[in-house]
This record gives sequence, C-alpha cells and structure tokens, in this order.
Amino acid sequence: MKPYYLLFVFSLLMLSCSTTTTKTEDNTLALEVQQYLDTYTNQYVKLYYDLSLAQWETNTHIVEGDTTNAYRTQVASEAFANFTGSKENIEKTRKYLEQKEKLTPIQVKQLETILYQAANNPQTVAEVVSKRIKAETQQTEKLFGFNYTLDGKPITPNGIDEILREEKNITKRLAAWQASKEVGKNLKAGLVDLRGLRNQTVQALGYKDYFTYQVSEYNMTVPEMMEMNKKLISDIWPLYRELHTYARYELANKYGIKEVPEMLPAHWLPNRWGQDWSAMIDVEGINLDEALAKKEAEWLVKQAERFYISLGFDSLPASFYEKSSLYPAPVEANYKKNNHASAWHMDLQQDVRSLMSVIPNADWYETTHHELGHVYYYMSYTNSEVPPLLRGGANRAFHEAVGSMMGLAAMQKPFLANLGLIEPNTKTDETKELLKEALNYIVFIPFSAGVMTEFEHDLYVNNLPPDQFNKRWWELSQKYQGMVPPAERGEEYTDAASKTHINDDAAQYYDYALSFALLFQLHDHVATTILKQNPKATNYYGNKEVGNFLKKILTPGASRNWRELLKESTGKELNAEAMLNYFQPLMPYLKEANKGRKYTLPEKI
Ligand code: X8Z
Ligand code: ZN
Repeated sequence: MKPYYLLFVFSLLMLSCSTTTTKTEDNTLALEVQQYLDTYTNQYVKLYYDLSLAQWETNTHIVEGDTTNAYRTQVASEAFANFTGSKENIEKTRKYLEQKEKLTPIQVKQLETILYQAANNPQTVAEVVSKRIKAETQQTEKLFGFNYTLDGKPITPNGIDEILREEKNITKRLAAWQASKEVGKNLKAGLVDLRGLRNQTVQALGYKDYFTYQVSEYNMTVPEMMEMNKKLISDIWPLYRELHTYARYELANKYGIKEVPEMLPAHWLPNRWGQDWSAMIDVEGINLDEALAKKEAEWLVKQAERFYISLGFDSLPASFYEKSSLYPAPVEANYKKNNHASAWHMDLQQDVRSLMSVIPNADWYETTHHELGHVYYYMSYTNSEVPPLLRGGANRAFHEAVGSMMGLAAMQKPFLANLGLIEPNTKTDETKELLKEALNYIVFIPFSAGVMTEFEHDLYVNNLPPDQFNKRWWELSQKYQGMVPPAERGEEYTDAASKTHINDDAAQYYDYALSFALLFQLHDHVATTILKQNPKATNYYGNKEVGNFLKKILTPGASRNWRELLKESTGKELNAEAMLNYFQPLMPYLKEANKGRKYTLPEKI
C-alpha cells in the first residue's frame, strides 16, 4: 500500500466512528470504493508502465522493416485497453458514481477518470480498439521513419528548419518547404482510417465523436471550446493583421520580390507550418543562435534544469539523463526517431523522460524549457496527496503553459545577460524585441486556435471527406493565417498530416492556444505581483517565491478544478487580456511601419 492510501483509509476509519446509520453506510461504501480504486490503480500503473516502455521504443528506435516494436506496442496496448475498457470496470465505476454524494471528491474524480479512460478503449468494440492501436503505431512509424530528401540527398527536419529560418534564396526555400511536405502523401490513408477508428471507439461509450471526447476533458462542450478559441483569435486579430501586413512587405523586400503578394506564400515563412515567424527578426545585440552555437547541446538541457532548480525545484533524477533520448539520431544511423519534442511520465511515479532532438540553437533552447516544464509538473504531482489516476495537469493547457512560460522568461534580456548569453550592457531596440516575441506568440494563435482546431473539428465532428482534406487545410490557412501554398496543392498531398499532432496527438491542439493565453496570465502575475518587474524584462532566476507560486499550481495535479485554481492563482478567468497588454505597445509602431501599405486581411474575423 502506498502512503497516501494509508492516510486516506485512516481518515475514513476516523469518520466511521460517527453514530448515525447513514454515515456508517456512506463510510462502508467509501471504503469499498477505496479498495476498488486501490486494486484498479495497482494494475493500471503496471499496465501503463508496460505500455509507456513499448511506446518509448516505438518512438525512439524506428528501424525500417523491423516489426519488433510494433508487435510489443500492440501487445502492451491491448493489455492496457482490455483492462481500462473492461465491462467490469465500466459497470462498477458507473454503479459507484450513481452514489457519488456518499464519496469523497477525490474518489469521484478518480472514478470519472476511470470512465473517461474506458471510453477510449471499450471492450464492447475490442476489435475496433485493436485496429486503432495498430493504425496508430503504423502512422507514427511512417511519420517519423520518413526519409526527407532535398536535391536527392537525405536531410533531417532540423536541417530543413534551418534553411527555412535562414535561406534568402527563394528557389532554395521553395525546395526545402516542398521537401518538408512530402511526408504527408504517405499518411493520408492512415489518417482516414484513424479518424474512423477514433470516432468509433469513443462512440461506443456515448461520445458523439473523438473531438467531443477530447474536449470533454475540460468539462466543456464543443461549441464552448470553439467559442473560446474564436474569441482568442478575434481578440488578437487587429495585432495579427498588422503583423501580417508587415511580414508581407518585409519578406518581399528580403527576398528581392517586387510585387508584394496579397497572402503570404507558405515557403516565405521561417517555419514549416507558418506557426512561428520570430526568426524573421534579428535584434541587434541579441543573437541567441550565434551565442548558443558555441555551447554543446547538453548545455541547453542542463541550463533549463538549472533554471528550475534555481526556483527551488529538485534536480532531475539521474535516470532522466540515463533514459531520455535528448539528441538527434545521426543521419547515418540505422534507426530513426520521433523528431518532435515530448515529455513522458513513464510509470506515473519516478521514471520521467524527455524525447527531443536538441541542437544548440534558440528554438531548442526554448523547447528544452518547455519540455522540462512537463517533467517538473510530473515530479510535482507525484506526491502522496495525488493518487496516480489524478497525476495530470489541472487541464491539458496548464501542462503546456508551464514550460512555455519558462521558455518566455528564459528569452528575456535581463535573464540572458545573467547567463552571459548577451553582453550585460548591450543597448537593444526594445520594440524590435517585442516584435520578435509577437511573431512567435501572437502569430501562433490563428494557427492553433484557428487552422488546427477547426481542421480537426471538421475531421472528427463533420467527417470531412478525404477528397477535401487538403482543400480544407488551405482554406483555413488562408482564412486564419493569411497564408497560401506556393502553388496549387491537390489532394495527392495531405499537408495537414505533415504536422505531428494531427497524427499522434489528435483533437487536442487547442491546448496550445489556451496555454499561450494562460502563460501570459501566469507570467503577468509573476512579474507584477511577485517580482515587481516589468513583464517584458524579467529575471525569475533564483527566485524561490516564483517557485512556490508555481508549485502551488503544479502540486495538486488534476485533483483540483482548473477554473478555481486559475482564479485562485491569478484572480482571473482564462482570457487573452494579459497577452494583449503585453503586446499593445507594438500597435502604434506597426501602424506607422505599415503606413501606405495595403492590408489584405479583413478588419474583423
Ligand atoms: O508540440 C509542442 C511541444 C510538445 S509538448 C514541443 N508544441 C507545439 C508545436 O510544436 O506545435 C509547443 C508549442 C506548440
Ligand atoms: Zn508540451
């Protein structure tokens, strides 16, 4: 028995001394439920760990033609699905939940978690579940086993990203962008299959579709979630419209193109999906790519760890460094790995890992902070008060927000100076710095809250026909990002599927949109209330009060209601106000810069 159960049973026994009969009955039920939860959790953690280990191999060691990992993942997934989706567990849990007023809130939350998990794997549709598992593994292997080539030579995604960030020759840019999208062609059939299978599995337990299922984890309906995302977009739209106009003209100039296009050609932007344009701007005096090029990749990970430690968090366990997969697979290696960044809570206990392809540049510097945010979240809620079933974020957006906030903080000037990554007395252009940040944080919103969220909504809720995948993707890109493909992209391509999350993190991308709004709320609170520093020029380093503020949010995991937690921590509801305030000074600057330029996005969306 784990210590938290002992504590819990003890307190129940104390309660059971009460004399009224109903109380005694209640306590008997609560004890029975606790016993059930204990047994369930024991088995759950074991199967969860087996599955994580198998999936870890599938994502870190992809060898063409080798089916060992796929087989192992299939076996572990089926064992996990058979248990979590079993009729017995579903019926028992439902029965207990019918009497939820007799149970403690934390018991109710765990039972709800059990039912939620069951809906992903109901035994009644075991065959569908098994097919879905197979299709998921196949899709991951196709996506990350893909051999990217440019001019007939192999190239890594990091290599493509570098070209898109730095190359000024438009023909070379086009070739790199096209190379980055080839992978999608091969993923369409799998995505069609997965859409059907994902929908069918959750429908068996009464959810309308997979998107509705994922949204329900926030205790929200789909219209509520779509509304929240739309509001984020309309709030930042005036600023985005300025950035869009600015980027069209500045990039045309940079590439030596006379006629400024109405919409941004996708291959002009310094990111494969146009989700982050910050590499467009060089701020004199702050050249992070150059400063980091002098460091080893390992320094970036260790530095992110040092930042968390400085706030009062523990060191990462030795096993983190032994077991993680932090650096890219060499081009000549006989295996490939998932090239997107992720963090893993393997056993819901102490085995925490990260999967990255860190090279010493500014993007990865930010990403190491992001991933360690997940890892420190895991470590914080792995405590005796939070049962394994509730070891998750207050909601999924909280999980994404923490590390992104630390990434933002780690990019600010006083912090960089403190680290010696820039000269302490450098005079920099603050407006340019702010512009660079807006090209990251503001630009991301139309992509995440608009393109990704609506595409997946249409995919799962509206059963978007496969012969419209690419058409819809580009319609949305044009509407929200003001971005168009370099040339007609027919349905032989599936450009949406070149984005990792469409394949392996389905129907959840609004997490990131919400997390950006949230991170500015948290950052604003930290800067103004705790540090009493300008939110645009903070240095959190070494501040234990900031650490304590964060720990208060992280430690309860999913045992707290997220709306209450947010209100308690910041006094506010989730909204874009802090983010807007942060970037407001850019408006007059951009309006001036855009004087006489033609705006091609509508004033309102
Ligand atoms: O996927 C991620 C993280 C993984 S946990 C690196 N992010 C989104 C993306 O890359 O598309 C972080 C922000 C956006
Ligand atoms: Zn993340």
